[in-house]
Amino acid sequence: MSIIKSPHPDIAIPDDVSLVDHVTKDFDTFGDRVALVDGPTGRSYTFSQLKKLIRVCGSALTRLGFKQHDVFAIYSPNLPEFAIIFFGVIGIGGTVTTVNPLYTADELAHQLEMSGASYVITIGMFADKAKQAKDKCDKIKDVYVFGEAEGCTPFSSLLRDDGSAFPADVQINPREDVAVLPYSSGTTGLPKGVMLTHYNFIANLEQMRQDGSIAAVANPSLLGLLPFFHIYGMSVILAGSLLVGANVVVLPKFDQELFLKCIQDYKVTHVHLVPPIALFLAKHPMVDKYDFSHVQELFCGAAPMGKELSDAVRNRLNVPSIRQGFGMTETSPVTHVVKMGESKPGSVGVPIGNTEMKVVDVESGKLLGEGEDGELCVRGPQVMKGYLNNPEATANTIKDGWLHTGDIGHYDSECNFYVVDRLKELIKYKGYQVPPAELEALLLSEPRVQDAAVIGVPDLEAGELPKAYVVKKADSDVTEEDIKQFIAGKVAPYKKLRFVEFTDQIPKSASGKILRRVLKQKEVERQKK
Ligand code: 4UV
Repeated sequence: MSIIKSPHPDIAIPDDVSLVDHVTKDFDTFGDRVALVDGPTGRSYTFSQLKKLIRVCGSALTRLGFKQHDVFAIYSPNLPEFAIIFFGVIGIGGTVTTVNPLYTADELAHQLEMSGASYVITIGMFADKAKQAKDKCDKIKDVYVFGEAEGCTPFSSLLRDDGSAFPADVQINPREDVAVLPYSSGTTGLPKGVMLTHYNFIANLEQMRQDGSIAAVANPSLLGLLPFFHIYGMSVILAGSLLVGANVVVLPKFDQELFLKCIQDYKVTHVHLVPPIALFLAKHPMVDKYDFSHVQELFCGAAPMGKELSDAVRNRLNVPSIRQGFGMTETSPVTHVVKMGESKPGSVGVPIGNTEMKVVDVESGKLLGEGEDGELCVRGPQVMKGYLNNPEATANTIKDGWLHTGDIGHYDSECNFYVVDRLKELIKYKGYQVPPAELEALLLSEPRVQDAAVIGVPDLEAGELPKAYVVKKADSDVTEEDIKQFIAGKVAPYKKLRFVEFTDQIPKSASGKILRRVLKQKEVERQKK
């Protein structure tokens, strides 16, 4: 029974450099190599061009009056230009908050308001939602758009600058200043702004670099399919690849044929996945038509990939390495990765460098030993500074420096960790966060609903699907379909309720907390029948 240290040796993590200076340090050496290429169109930027454009963009933002600590929201699918605005803002000491582009105008407005953003950038297709959100937020000064859209300022206007206003005197304090502010519901409640400092982000990039897989091949090329707004795509793919001089083939969405064609034609070496895409690779007949011989590694995270799925992908594609990792928005994100060269199907691996883990009893908090299931807690330089304006949620999540993940599992004799369950209420649909508290609050706003609880029910393809238990008001004629439609009109499509069941009462504890375990157990028993 003990605290488990990473089997990797500790590394020095710089705390005197800003994120952008760190990531772009070797861009001059990478020079004319392609940094980012748009998969569908082939539009590309070299490392030299990217470095210059980050500076130009930072300078243009400064001329607008955008200052250190101001917040800029990116509400966009993956595009090569995402990198320019992302590093342009952070480079001048600003904070980027990333928003799921599928969010409705209300969901976007809520995040803009909570994060205190003063600008937002989007694409033409989502411009109307962004403008509606701006109208609800006093602080938003302008809506930028990649390309053009009525009522929005083109992003290209930020690139018509000579770079001379880039602030030379901005003093970034890497351990204090927040570089990115993604949103996560954490172990409970509504989405909260996760404050990741320059140091947190750099630490995780260096911890990943130590792990070695990307830099270990001659001309690494990554697939930029996983969304850059989510910490996995943002850190591992967008920042991690550029740091080591890898090329990123950017895809704005999952289109089966384009996905396979881009891996083949751009000779992608490292493909980052979530389990539903791993399932596609394991099962879909189309996959056989494409060449995967140059792929060195398939890397899966954000939701569990069991042994069967991992074995099925391995047997079909014959890729040298298939590994799984574990991460959270709150840990910048990576805490565990299967060691390079090892095959541990079903495991999320060992703690990465400079990271400790412990497993504690959920009730007593007692330290547990090898093979015993309990809550996973992690400690390391990648653990967030805290939740924005929410000291209570921060104190409930980080205790004595240990971040409580809300995930249940155990470790084996070689310190490989296995996730077996989730203690926290979060639902994961294809790796995306669906916070039940958000859906419950909306359900309670429907006048015919008396009470409600939302849980995730297991699904082979999506991992989990949101299901609501609803208590109708007396004499109400509301139907399951009414409830589903009511919610569908208010949330991003991936948060839609897939099932609704009417019930007489929501099980609650003496203090009024929903007993989700009871509802989950009911589902498990039903599936057994
Ligand atoms: O906050 P979040 O949405 O964050 C993530 C991040 C996942 C990453 C990122 C980079 C990696 O290299 C990597 O391997 C994984 O998903 O959700 C955090 C919660 O997602 C579940 C778990 O419940 C976390 O608390 N989760 C994440 N990875 C796994 C997982 C996994 N491999 N197996 C099971 N659950």
